[in-house]
Amino acid sequence: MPTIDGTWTSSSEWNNASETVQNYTDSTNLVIRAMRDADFVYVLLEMPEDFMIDGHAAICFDTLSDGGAYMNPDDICYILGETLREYHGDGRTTLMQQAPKSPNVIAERGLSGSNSPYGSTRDHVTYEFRLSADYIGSEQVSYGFYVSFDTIKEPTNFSYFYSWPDTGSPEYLRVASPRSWGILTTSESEIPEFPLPVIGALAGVIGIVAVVTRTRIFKL
Ligand SMILES: [Ca+2]
Ligand SMILES: [Ca+2]
Repeated sequence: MPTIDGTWTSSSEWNNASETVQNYTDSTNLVIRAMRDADFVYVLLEMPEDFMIDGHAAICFDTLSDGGAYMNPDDICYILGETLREYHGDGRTTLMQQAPKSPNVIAERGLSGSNSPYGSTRDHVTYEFRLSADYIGSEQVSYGFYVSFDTIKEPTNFSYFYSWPDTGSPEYLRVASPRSWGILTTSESEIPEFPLPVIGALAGVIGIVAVVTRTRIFKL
């Protein structure tokens, strides 16, 4: 399972994760990878065109998967900037409200190099998160899921904001309505003791699922 140190620790670290790629109209890209085991959900955010650690990244879970216009108390966001912070909804706005940080989450950010499949030319920004499955609903196999991040761009030094799903004009601390979040589908990555040929067939099936669900839904 991944080591939460903010970078691709090895070239195989996130090989078993799902992958979702979002291309923005200004040529910025976001790569989301996710996987889980019995205890934890792991998320990697990767910005192949961002070479400076100067912004924030947020991941949000609709832990009841009940959507809605506003962000509710079961909708939990984590923002990693210089520190890691936790936010819940207030039920009447789409603004994140800061909450005490649960010990159930850890996150780090850094620059990833050639261990990343996107890192062959230049080290770029990556964020890694690990959350206790119990805390975000271990009985769930899928969640409403939302990502936003910002970065400062030359030559203006303005902050630019992006989100997944790409719903328009994201703002810091404001989410899209949970009804328009994407879906994160989870399944156990632990493979029981199948004979080797079965594992090969299983890997083929997982590969097909990943391609089919590439834009909106990703399998863990
Ligand atoms: Ca790592
Ligand atoms: Ca909710």
